[in-house]
Amino acid sequence: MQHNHLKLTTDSTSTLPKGFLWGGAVAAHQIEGGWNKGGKGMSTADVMTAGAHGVKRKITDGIVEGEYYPNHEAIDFYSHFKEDIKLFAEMGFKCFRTSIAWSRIFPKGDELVPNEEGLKFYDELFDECLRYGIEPIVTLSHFEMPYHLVKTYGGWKNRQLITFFARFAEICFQRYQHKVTYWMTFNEINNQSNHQEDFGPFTNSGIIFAPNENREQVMYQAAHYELVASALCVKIAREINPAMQLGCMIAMCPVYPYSCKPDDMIMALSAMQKRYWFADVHARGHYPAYIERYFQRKGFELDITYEDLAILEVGTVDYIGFSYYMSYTVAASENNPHYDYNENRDLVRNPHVDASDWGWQIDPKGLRYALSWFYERYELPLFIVENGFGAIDEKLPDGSVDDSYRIDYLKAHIEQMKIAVKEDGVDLIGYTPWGCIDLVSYGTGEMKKRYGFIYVDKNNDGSGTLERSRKKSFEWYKKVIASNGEVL
Ligand code: BGP
Repeated sequence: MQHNHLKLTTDSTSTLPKGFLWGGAVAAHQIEGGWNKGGKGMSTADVMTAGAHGVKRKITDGIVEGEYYPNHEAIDFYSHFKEDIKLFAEMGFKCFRTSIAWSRIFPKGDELVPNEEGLKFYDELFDECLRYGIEPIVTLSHFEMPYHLVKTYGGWKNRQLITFFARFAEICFQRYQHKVTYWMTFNEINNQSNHQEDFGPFTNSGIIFAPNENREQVMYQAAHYELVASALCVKIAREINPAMQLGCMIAMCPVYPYSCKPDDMIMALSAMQKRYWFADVHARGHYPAYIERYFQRKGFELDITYEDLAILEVGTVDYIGFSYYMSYTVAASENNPHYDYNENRDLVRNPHVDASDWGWQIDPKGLRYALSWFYERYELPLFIVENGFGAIDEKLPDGSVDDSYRIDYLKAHIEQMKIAVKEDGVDLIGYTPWGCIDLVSYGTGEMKKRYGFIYVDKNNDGSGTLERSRKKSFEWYKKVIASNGEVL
């Protein structure tokens, strides 16, 4: 199952290259369930309650009686994966992106010996994919880690996490090197840049802020350790098997200036820097000057050693994986001489685009912009590993779901993706829409924010039969894949 992206050629009958990786994406904790099965330890995702529309999820100290934890069962992919992969195969998937739950492999995170039952689960899962010619695409850290690492070490605040994570990654590379070619280290690593919130830093880095802590400094420190760990993973993977391709995973929301006022333009530039310096380090192997100057100006004291810098230099990624859901717009704030971007303060509504029920701005052209921006900047292959439309789907009495709005959303984005390939010459290796099967929403913990081509009978309160059924988008996506994106 080797896939050499550098040799992809354009098929004269389609805009997208032959061998283009069509598929779907999920994350372990949002689908698997089986939270305490097969020797799995407690993960940070297991201590997150459900929120609701506009209500944030809560992080509890361990499992608290009387609270509902939607990730404990999720959609029970742990027991249903054969049935689900069969449905993916029916749609013609060429690949399937999921993550490995760290706490299945190392239940506490700091052990020396991995949990064989956990390793076997992913062996079976990947083998099942490969039986249908579906290539597994794996994220090592997708918004969860063993909870023990948070309680005992403070999560990624602690340098020791680099050693634990590298051990986990090495075991995975050794074990699955012949089954998995494309890997990603940290899902949406830049999502934690919004340090004013508790949720992003907790899910990305296992950080619980202490009172009066300099949150921003703590976030940058954790991000640094993660970037070093990521670069170390690249190095380790290359030593084990150079055929493996290691990518980063960036949450891409291109930031537009609200107006052509120069101050708005500079604010948009500042926002792009604060959100995407992570990608610069991953792809170029060093900190960009603008972020070094920012650290100095803020007086941050960060633990960054010469050894770290040397690892960053050698561990640059092979490709850029990114999610794209929406674009952002910023307006310059008054009394902000440095145009320091603050997500809670400076984002404004773009009057030229619509938004989903959750306020996510729908902007297909922003995807073309994102693709071009990344490609010009890094000249690396790109992989759209998340894109999709979260909506409340209605199941009709005959069992069908007419999710034409989802088809419209995806269609418009695929059109722009094709323009980016055809007219801007970007090297794009694949497209995996998010939540190809309904799953637990990361942001709200709800089931009713659905993304799937496959409907799962499960409700916000945990009730439901878990039965799977095909939505209208299922048949549509099947045709898209069969025509390599020509029939939309
Ligand atoms: C991304 C995450 C996913 C995911 C998706 C949709 O940020 O990588 O894990 O869930 O967004 O977000 P939500 O579930 O909040 O709609």
